[in-house]
Formats: sequence, C-alpha cells, structure tokens
Amino acid sequence: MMKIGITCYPTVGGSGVIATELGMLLSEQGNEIHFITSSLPFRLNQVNPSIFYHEVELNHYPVFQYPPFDLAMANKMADVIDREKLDILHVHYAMPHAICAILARDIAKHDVKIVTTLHGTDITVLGIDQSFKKMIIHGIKQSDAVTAVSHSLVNQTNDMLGIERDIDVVYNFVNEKEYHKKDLISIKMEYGIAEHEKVLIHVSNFRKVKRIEDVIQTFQKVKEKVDAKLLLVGDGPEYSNANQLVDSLDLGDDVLFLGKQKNISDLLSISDLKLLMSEKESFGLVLLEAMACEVPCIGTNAGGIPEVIEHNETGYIVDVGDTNRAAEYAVKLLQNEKLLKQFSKNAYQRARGCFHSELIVNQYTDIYRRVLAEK
Ligand code: GMT
Repeated sequence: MMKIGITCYPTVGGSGVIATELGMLLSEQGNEIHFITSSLPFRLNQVNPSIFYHEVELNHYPVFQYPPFDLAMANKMADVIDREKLDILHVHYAMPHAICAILARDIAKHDVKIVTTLHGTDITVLGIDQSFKKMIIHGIKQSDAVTAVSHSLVNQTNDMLGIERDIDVVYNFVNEKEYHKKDLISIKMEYGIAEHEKVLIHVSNFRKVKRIEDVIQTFQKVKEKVDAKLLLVGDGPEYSNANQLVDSLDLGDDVLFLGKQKNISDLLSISDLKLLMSEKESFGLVLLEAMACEVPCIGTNAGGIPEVIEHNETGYIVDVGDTNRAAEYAVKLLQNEKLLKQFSKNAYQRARGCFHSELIVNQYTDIYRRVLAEK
C-alpha cells in the first residue's frame, strides 16, 4: 500500500480526467489517495474511504498585488506530505505543479518522491512565453521520475528544452466501466437524427489549436455524398466562429452544437465516426474515448495522434488542414458498412489492448515503486 498525493487542474480537460481516474483506480488497488487541488476534481464522483481531498485555499491579503496561489499550493503540499506521510506526490504539468512540489519537498520533513506527468501544456506555455524555460527545465530535472503521454511529447520536450533526461512514456487510458458502447438508439431520434443518417462527432474545448473550421469543412464535403449529421460537443473561444462558419455554409440543420456535456459515452454510442483535426495534440484522449465506444477516428498527423489512431486499421491519419483527404476517407468508411464494422471492432480492440486502464495504472505503480527503491 502506498500513500499517494495527486495534483492536477481539477476542471474539465484530459489531464484532469486522467489524474482523477488514476487516483480512483489506485485506491481500488488498496492505495491511499490524497488529491491536493484548488477545487474538487470534476470526475471525483465516488464516496471512498481511501480517497481524501485537500483544498488549496487562497486568502486575499490587501498587501499583495497578486494572490500567491503557487506558494499556497506548495504550502498545502508540504502540510499534506508531513501530516499524511506521503510516499509519492504525482503532479500533472511541470508548470507550475512540479515547481510547487519541489518547493514542498524542500519544506517538508517527511521524505517524498515526486513524479511529474507531462501532458503537452508545458510546451504550449513555452511556445507563448520563453521566459518560463528555466523554470520548466528545473521542474523536470528535479522530479524523481517524469512521464509523458506520448513518444511525440518526449521528443518535443527534449528538443524544445534542450535536455536529455529519461522520460517514461505512459499513454492515457479511459475508465472502461464508463466508456463502452451502449444501446441508445432512442437518443438519435430525440436529437431528430434519422435512423439511416450517419453521425460524425467532434469533442473539444474549442481552442484554436483544435481547428474546428476543418472539422466543419470536412463535414460539408462528406455531406455531399452521405446523409449525415455532425455533433459538436464542448465550448470555448472558437465557439462563435464555428457558429458563423456553419451558418455561412448553410449547414445549420445538419450541425448540432451541444455545448459541454457530461455523458460523452452516450453521445459516442450513437456516433459512427470521430473527427479530430488539431494542429497540436500530445495524445488526444477524446480519440481513445471514441475507440473504447467502438467509434473509428480520423485525425491529423500532429503530435501523438498517430500513436493513438492506427492508419487504415482503426481510422485514418491526414495532414493538418487536409479536409479533402479527410472527407474522402470519411466517405469511403461511411459508405461501406462492412469496412465501418471492421474499423469499429479494430478501434475497440486497440483501446482494450494497448491502452487498457489496468495496464496503464500498473505502469504508473511500477514507476512509483522504482523511485521509492532509489535512495
Ligand atoms: O487539449 C487541451 O486543450 C487540454 C489539455 C489538458 O490539459 O487536459 O490536453 C492535453 O492533455 C491531454 C491528456 O493527456 C491530451 O490528451 C491532449 O492531447 C493534450 N492537449 C494538447 O496537447 C493540445
């Protein structure tokens, strides 16, 4: 049994989902889990006597121009390390969580090992603000182990930071109890989608990197050959641009903006194809969620996406921006029931085989044991 602290961004997002699901699965294995976050992680939905939640509180002192959130986080971590005698503190993102963890380790009396998981956002931060480079390098170098969610992210991290350190690749996973195909044909009718119509789906936080316009343009081309509807799930900065594009292409009746949704697996269960046309994506957890629900995917050759989609087996890979090719592949698949069935089966098997939660959680526990064995 290990005592494990976990810090992540608790709001909606792949890294928060992974961190929370990991904590819940680790607790099922008999470990004691301590979430140290600014608010209750949104997926933490079970009552469990071996899961604890420590909220980082921030007082607003009139003397400070900016509230010192990262210091409050480090202080809370140090408190929890000492009080709960944590063996491991597993933080998601070097910036700022690994930095907070290192400071907490310096402050705490109890010996703790720090494991940092990179999700790609540190590299995004660096792309915007190079002044954080030394800080991110420090966070990565001082961690006892570092993991990344794809080989692509390892290479990108080493290239951009100019460091060579061992980074373990631990892929993302999904909770199979939640992500599986359900018999929900009635939902299709409730959304006004005819039984014969194919359903394409895109799920994201509508940031610019997700290139929603390419998803819509691909759909427009598919629509010329196949009766279909597009579900756009999520919300974010590009929402109104996407709305305008749909209107200007006269696709208003065929594109359904569903906003943020909780039961993604229900929507995936009525979907035939997932589109992820991002220009940056360290993994693409939404692809794995789709595959687990037997939905093949078309994605770009950006970042870790080709490590998730097996081209011509579980879906197709296209160049960033190549909506013609994406539409060709989509039509090929959607017009051939036999091929579509085969791809769905392949997608499910790949999700179960290469990214099974048990496999991935064991990879993390092996890393915890390895760092605990080091002096
Ligand atoms: O994609 C986002 O904007 C959210 C971000 C996050 O922090 O959750 O996603 C990153 O981490 C996910 C979990 O590992 C990955 O599946 C996403 O690919 C990655 N996003 C990017 O690299 C843009």
